[in-house]
Amino acid sequence: MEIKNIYVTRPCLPSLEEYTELLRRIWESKTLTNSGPFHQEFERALAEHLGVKYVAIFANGTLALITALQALRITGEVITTPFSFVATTHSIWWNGIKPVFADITGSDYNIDPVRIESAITPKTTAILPVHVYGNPCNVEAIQKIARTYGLRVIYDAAHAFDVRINGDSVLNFGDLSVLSFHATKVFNTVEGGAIVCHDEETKQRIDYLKNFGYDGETTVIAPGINAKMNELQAAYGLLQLKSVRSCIESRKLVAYKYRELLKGVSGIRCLQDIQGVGHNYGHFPILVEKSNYGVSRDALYDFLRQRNIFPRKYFYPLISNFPTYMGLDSAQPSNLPVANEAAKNVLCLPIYPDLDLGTVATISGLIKTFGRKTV
Ligand code: T4K
Repeated sequence: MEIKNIYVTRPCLPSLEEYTELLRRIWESKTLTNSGPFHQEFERALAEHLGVKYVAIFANGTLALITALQALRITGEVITTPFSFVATTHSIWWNGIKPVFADITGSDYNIDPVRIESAITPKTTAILPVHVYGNPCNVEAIQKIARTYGLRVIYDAAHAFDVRINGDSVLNFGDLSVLSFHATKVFNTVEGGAIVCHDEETKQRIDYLKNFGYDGETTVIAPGINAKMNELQAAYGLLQLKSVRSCIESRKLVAYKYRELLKGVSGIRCLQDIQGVGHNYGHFPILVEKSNYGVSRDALYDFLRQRNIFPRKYFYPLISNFPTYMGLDSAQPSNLPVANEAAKNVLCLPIYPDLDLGTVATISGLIKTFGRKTV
C-alpha cells in the first residue's frame, strides 16, 4: 500500500461553516482584539471545561510561560527538566533567571522529585516541571518539596489539556499552570496558550502583564508585554472546545491500537496509561532499546521517513545539550543520565484523531518487521 505523507500530528479544525458565522460577527463588531467579547467568553468557557477557577488566554504558550514567571516575581534560580521543548528553559532565560536542570525518571520522563531536592540552593525560588506527553508529574511529591523549601511551582502544562488525576484537573496543582494551544497540540487556536491560576488577584496581575501592564487608560502598573490573544483565535477556540473530547476519544483508539500491535515487539516499549489518570493521548512515544530491537532509534526514524511516515524525536536533543545551555554545571550529561538516555531512544509516532487504524497497522507492521529483519 502506498503511503501518503503521515505526519506526527495533524490539527483538529472547527467546522468552516460555524467559524464563518463567528467571523461575520467579528466583522460586524469591528472588535478584533484587546479583550473583546470572544476573548472573554473563551476564558469563561475554558475555565468551565477544564474544571479550574481562572484562565488567562495568551497569544502563545511561550509568552504565557514568560509571563507566569513574571507574575510570581520569580528570580534567582529555577529548577527545571531538560527533557522538554526548548521554550520551557527559554522562558526562564528570558526572565534573567538561571535554569538549573534536574534529571527525569525512566518511567514517565518527568522531572524526578528526588533530583529536584538535591538541586536546591539558597538562590532557588521556583520549580518549573513539565507534564511531558501529558503524563502528570509526581504532583504530590513536588508540592511537598515546594512547601518544605518555600518554593513556587509553575507547571509547563503545554501537553496537558484536559488531563485529570482522579477526576480533578492536573491544572489545579502548583501555583500556576501554562497551556499551549499551538496547531500541533490536542487543543489548538492556531497559535495560543493560557495561564491557569487559582485566585482573582493573580488573574488580575496576569491580565495587566499581558496587556503592557495597563490598568485602565492612563496607568501602567508593571513592565508588561503584549501577549493577548485576538478575537479571531478566541472564536476559533470556542468552536474547538465543542469537539475536543471526541478528538481525545479518537486519539485514544489510535494509542490503544499501537499498544496492541506493538505488544511483544522485542525492544519497543510503549508508555501505558497510569491508573486514575484521564489521559489526552497527545503524543505516542515509544522507546527503542537497540540491544533488543536490533537497530537504533535513528535507523528506525530514517526507515519510516523513507516510507513517507514522519515520526519525531521529541525531545532530542535535550535542552541541556543546546549551545546556549550546555555550559551550565547542571547541564553536564553526568548530571542527567536518564534524560540523555531517553533523548537517544525515544520516538513519537503519528497520532491524531483522523489517523485511520489501517495506517496505524501499517506503521506498526513496518516497525515490527524492520527490527526483526536486522536482528
Ligand atoms: N512547552 C512545551 C512542553 C511545548 O511542547 C511547547 C511547544 C511550548 C512550551 C511552547 O508553546 P508554544 O509557544 O508553541 O505555544 C512544535 C510546536 O511548534 C511547538 O508548539 C511544540 N511545543 C513542539 C513540541 O512542537 P515543531 O517544530 O515540531 O512543529 P512542526 O512545524 O515541525 O510540526 C510538526 C508536524 O505537525 C508537521 O510535520 C506537520 C504537522 N502540522 C504542523 C503545523 C504547524 C500540521 O499538520 N499543521 C500545522 O499547522 O514544533
